[in-house]
Amino acid sequence: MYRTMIVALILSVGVVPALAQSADQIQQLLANFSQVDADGDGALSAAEFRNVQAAQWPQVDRNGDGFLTLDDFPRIAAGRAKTQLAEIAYLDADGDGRISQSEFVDGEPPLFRRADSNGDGMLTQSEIEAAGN
Ligand SMILES: [Ca+2]
Ligand SMILES: [Ca+2]
Ligand SMILES: [Ca+2]
Repeated sequence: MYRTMIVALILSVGVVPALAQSADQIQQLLANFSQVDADGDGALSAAEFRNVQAAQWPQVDRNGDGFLTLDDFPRIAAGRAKTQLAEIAYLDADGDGRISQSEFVDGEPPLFRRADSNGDGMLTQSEIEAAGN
């Protein structure tokens, strides 16, 4: 059931769900915080967030070729897509210029880079809220 709720969360996000950075996406993550926080300790670990990343993948890899590249963004959003891809270029672990499913799911979630303000590898609700402001 948790997975269904997470998928519902993901399906309702916008053009570039990979980054979960827009205010709307952060609000939705907060609304589903208790589902994502599988062990109930009040903070999201990268491992807990991996389920979100995995659930997002089919939406991220829009053309279904197994890689996240510029081709997965609507042409009209190419400018914004380039900026966002540059922000997550660190996920390209093998340096082939594209982000594979495993690179996306196993890499450091982009939201952690942005929101983990004390750098402990866990996201609290307040850190996520701060990232949405
Ligand atoms: Ca947790
Ligand atoms: Ca693709
Ligand atoms: Ca790669």
